Amino acid sequence: MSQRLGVIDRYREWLPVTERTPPVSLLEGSTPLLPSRTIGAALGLRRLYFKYEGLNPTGSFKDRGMVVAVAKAMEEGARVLVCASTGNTSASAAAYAASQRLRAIVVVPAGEIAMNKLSQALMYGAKVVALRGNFDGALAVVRELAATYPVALVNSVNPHRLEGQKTAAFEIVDALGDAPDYLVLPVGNAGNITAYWRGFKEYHAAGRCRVLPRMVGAQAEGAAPIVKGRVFKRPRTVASAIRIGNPASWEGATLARDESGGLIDAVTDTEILQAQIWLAASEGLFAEPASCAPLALLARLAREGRVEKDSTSVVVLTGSGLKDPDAALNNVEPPIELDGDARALAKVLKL
Ligand code: AN7
Repeated sequence: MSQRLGVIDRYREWLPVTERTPPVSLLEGSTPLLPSRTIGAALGLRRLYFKYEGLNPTGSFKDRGMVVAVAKAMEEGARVLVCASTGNTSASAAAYAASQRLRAIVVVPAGEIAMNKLSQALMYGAKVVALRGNFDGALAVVRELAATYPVALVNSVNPHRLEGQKTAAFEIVDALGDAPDYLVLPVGNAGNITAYWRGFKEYHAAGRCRVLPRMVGAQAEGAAPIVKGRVFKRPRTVASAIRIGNPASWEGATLARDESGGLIDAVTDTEILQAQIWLAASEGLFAEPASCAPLALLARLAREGRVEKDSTSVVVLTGSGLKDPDAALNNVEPPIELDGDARALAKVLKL
């Protein structure tokens, strides 16, 4: 059996690491690329894959960038990490800090993040500050903090984060033998779409793939700054991970969209939740609401005949459904409560 590697060891020559970079790893990355069994056929798409990033160590794609950011921060002598987060970045920062015995300070918008993400940050031992206001305000505060005090900022404005995250594009090419025609993913702070595009371009320049994918980004209608071309002062959506009104990597996202001939569009919360339950119940893949925005968008594009039948599409499922079960549970039947024996059970089940 081949040895499992973390992101830094697997893609060392593509990353800004040296002999002095500490060997940080929670064995992140190397996530499954699953062929669709149902949804692709229903949409008339011959080749649809899901990149299931929920299987990273803390349950989201953030671990890919965090491992590099933490290793580089340590190399530079940092002992304290800080980030603002809609939840997943804070879970990831807290976990890597714990694994390296660093301090982590995470600033989250009060009352706006999913409970399970908060529980991760707390369990991993981070100092958690719930700041009144939204994510954009929290990010502004930690940027200012890091400019003045000796703390390493590990949000995606830290370039090492995007370096680590681009490895997901490498994995997709390594698995498929080429890049897909469409790479579909959620857009919040817009670091990930920027990182994927960089990864595909680097592999392309090195002759590792012939195709360069069209980058298709999904925002939520109530938090769609890039789609509408304006800051959203009060971003609103059920998908709390992408409840962001002023993305830090705005330009990276529009560049990825325009250079690749792709698009960034918005989907409604209803479309997101429908896509979430469709994905879970028909493919066996439970992804958090933000991760289902791209599936909702792809479904719409396919129904409008805007995706060629014979093309290859990859939908990135950025975070596990276990991160935010509350958002999903309104859309399924509650369990049947029963007092009784096998006969009573058979009766309610109409067996
Ligand atoms: C599951 O954790 O911004 O466009 O602070 O958690 O790179 O921001 C999370 C973002 C998509 C959007 N899917 O990615 C944070 C945070 C999930 C996410 C995104 C996030 P970017």
